[in-house]
Amino acid sequence: MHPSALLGLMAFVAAISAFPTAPDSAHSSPSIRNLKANIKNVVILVMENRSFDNLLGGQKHKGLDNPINAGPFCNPYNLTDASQGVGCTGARDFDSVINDPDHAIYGNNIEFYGDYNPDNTLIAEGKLVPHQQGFLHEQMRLYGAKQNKTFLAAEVMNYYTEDQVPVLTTLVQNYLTFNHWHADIPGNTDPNRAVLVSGTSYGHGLNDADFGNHALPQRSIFQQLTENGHSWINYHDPKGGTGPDAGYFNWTYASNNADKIVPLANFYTDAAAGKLPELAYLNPSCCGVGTNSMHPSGLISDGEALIRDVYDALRNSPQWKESLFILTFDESGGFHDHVPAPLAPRPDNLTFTLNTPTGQPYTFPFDRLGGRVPTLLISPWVSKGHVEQKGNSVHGKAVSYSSASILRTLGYLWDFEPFTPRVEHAASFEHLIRKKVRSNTPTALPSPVPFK
Ligand SMILES: *[C@@H]1O[C@H](CO)[C@@H](O)[C@H](O)[C@H]1NC(C)=O
Ligand SMILES: *[C@@H]1O[C@H](CO)[C@@H](O)[C@H](O)[C@H]1NC(C)=O
Ligand SMILES: *[C@@H]1O[C@H](CO)[C@@H](O)[C@H](O)[C@H]1NC(C)=O
Ligand SMILES: *[C@@H]1O[C@H](CO)[C@@H](O)[C@H](O)[C@H]1NC(C)=O
Ligand SMILES: *[C@H]1O[C@H](CO)[C@@H](O)[C@H](O)[C@H]1NC(C)=O
Repeated sequence: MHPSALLGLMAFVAAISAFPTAPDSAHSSPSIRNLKANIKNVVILVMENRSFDNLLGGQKHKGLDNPINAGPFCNPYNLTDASQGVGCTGARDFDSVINDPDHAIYGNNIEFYGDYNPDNTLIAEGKLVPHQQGFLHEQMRLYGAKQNKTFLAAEVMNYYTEDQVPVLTTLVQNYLTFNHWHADIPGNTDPNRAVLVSGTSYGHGLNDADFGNHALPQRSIFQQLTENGHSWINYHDPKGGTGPDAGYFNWTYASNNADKIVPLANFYTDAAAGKLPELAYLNPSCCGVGTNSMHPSGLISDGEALIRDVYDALRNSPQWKESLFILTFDESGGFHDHVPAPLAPRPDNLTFTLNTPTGQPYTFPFDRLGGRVPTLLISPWVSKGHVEQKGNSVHGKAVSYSSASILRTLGYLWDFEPFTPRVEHAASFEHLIRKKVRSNTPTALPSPVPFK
């Protein structure tokens, strides 16, 4: 054997033995058994309206597909008039964005496809694919008359630097970040939150009155866990503005389970006492200054303070060693992201129709995902600094993760079937739980920095 071949073989053997416990594949019995053996408590915090390229765009960590590692990315100021030039992604965003970008379904349409009324048939056939070129155009349409265009470009295209979001930076470096995680609907908050906890928005495409009126009839994770004998609490910031997501569902009230919706302050005392339920679901407050969800015009630094407080409480809880904290966002908020949203199975046969700025109605068939959003797994059971790329459906197809991945995975943890085809075909992530618990997790996170 040639000496270089021998060296190559030795390197190969060394590489194999560096990973003595190669992760089992998604949806497999060993990975499901390992999840069930090690994770007893799940904490889910769903923040508001930020794209991956916006919030994590300045993270230099290897494997993240974002503006600082792969950009810059540019959008024209006007999709039909090239003479107006382009605005490109750049470092430094604002603690508070004052002109909330369009994130209605038609807003996402023009941002992704350059058209308020894209052809659904061509999209479904894969003949019309998103180009992610319309974010700046739509921001100009909404606010161009009253705002300097350079400022508008910075609001919608720019990203936060590592120094501006020290809490997130520390989490990315110490835990697991998904590179391809999308909102389930290219639209507003409440429909996306409903998919996350029930697998469908039940045909809703806007934040309409049904959510607040407990009118959603479908099965939710809250009902399912109650029926399976598992505990849950929906901790809710009393300042309001999101959810409480358990409150969307008729079942929660009809079955007298609304007493499981409690103030967010209880999360901290329950964590300290080791009394967290199996599922702790947290609703932040939204959406103005003084709220903590990161939704414009709430401060990014106030959102970081909430994430740090939740982390510190869990990290110092007696339950930490059996906990999995899922930090995610409901939707991308109309902020630029350069990764197109893929098609996805329809959850049901419902559609949603709304009027667009052209005067033409647009009917959305719920057949594709929304924008890419930041999602992290935080637990002593995940690999330090791991960046997860795409996942696998139960049929072995490589697919992007989405909020439906949460129900897919929790179904393995707590023994329930997927509620909808969207969930059934979602990538699960139980295989990302390691076999050995880590002891090198940070005991506290840095303080957020208010800026500008
Ligand atoms: C884009 O440019 C065209 C042609 O100059 C103009 O008619 C249109 O109003 C512009 N659109 C926006 C959103 O500014
Ligand atoms: C527009 O805003 C940019 C950045 O905020 C600033 O540098 C520039 O001077 C402003 N231009 C005008 C015409 O106000
Ligand atoms: C919830 O369901 C109950 C019975 O199942 C029904 O009487 C009630 O009207 C429903 N409430 C809403 C808000 O839909
Ligand atoms: C949608 O409708 C078709 C045709 O009526 C039916 O076969 C199918 O089961 C429905 N799908 C769902 C998810 O309800
Ligand atoms: C982001 O969240 C807000 C608050 O829920 C919601 O109103 C908006 O539709 C979402 N984006 C928005 C604001 O649609």
